Amino acid sequence: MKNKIFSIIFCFAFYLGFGQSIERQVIGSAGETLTNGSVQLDFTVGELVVSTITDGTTTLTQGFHQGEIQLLINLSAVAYLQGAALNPNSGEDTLMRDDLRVANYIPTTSPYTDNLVCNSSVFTVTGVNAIVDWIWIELRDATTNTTILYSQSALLQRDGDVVAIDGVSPLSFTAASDNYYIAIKHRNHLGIMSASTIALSETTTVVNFSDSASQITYGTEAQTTLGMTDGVVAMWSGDVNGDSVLQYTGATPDTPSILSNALNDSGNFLNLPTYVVVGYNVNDVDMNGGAQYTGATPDAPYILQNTLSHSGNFLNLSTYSIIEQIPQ
Ligand SMILES: [Ca+2]
Ligand SMILES: [Ca+2]
Ligand SMILES: [Ca+2]
Repeated sequence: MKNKIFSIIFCFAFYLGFGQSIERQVIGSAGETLTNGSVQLDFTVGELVVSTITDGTTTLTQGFHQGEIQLLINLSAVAYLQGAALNPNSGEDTLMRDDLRVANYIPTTSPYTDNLVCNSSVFTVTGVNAIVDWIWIELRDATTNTTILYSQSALLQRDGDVVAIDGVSPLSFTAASDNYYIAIKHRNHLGIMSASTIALSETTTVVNFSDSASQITYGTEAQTTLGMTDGVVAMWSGDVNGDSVLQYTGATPDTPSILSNALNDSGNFLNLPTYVVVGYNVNDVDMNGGAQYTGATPDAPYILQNTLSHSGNFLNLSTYSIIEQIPQ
């Protein structure tokens, strides 16, 4: 294609050369030939792109590139965190609580590895679209679902919408349209992944993980209805030590973290197990803004209730472990 176009321009310039003093020139910057299986494409840099072609795994823009081509795919996921959905506000059974936002505890910098920063004004929104917390989204390879291709921090609204750091928009990934497994993680909940791959493209795709009548998660009992309003299934709360397992007592329990957090707090002069550590804290299982081991509003019992509620715990063992249903 490049040679052909160069030939046309050359002929045109040759023709003009007889009657005009004006000359046309092509200033070539760079060009290349790309091959992927049966698809081959020649291109130069610096002029219009005329179309986009794909063989399913590789997308090439045909014609002349203008700098870097960005491919975007958009995702509108819906998920519930059990912790924030326990003991809902009166008259708001279908919404998660936003106690952390109300108390101004949610940091503007994401707690996850990309450390995305949002504007503090995002946390002034109230109502169904108020922000509950930061959350983490992964797009995984359709062939090897343990391979994380893309990931980013996002924000979770009270009605379950997972949105970008502006607090409103669907999530965008700089990635090609393709099929992906979608995984969602949270700092003190067990993560989840879609059971099948989902086609994502520039057109926003809605993926609802919270419909108990139409569960789409990978594995067995990946989420819970315990304490949830009718129709909602939510991510298990209580993995406060972040090992992808929920356990009350036993070999790798979560509850000692809640106790030691209280005992080691600089404000707990009397070393009381009932001391409440306020703020943004992984030991705050019910996300009410306080982490308490035992006392009036303790967090540890939620972990016991969860393990006792799991259908695999036939013997009602307090040592039962709920394992995160994301392939490792
Ligand atoms: Ca919403
Ligand atoms: Ca754990
Ligand atoms: Ca709490």
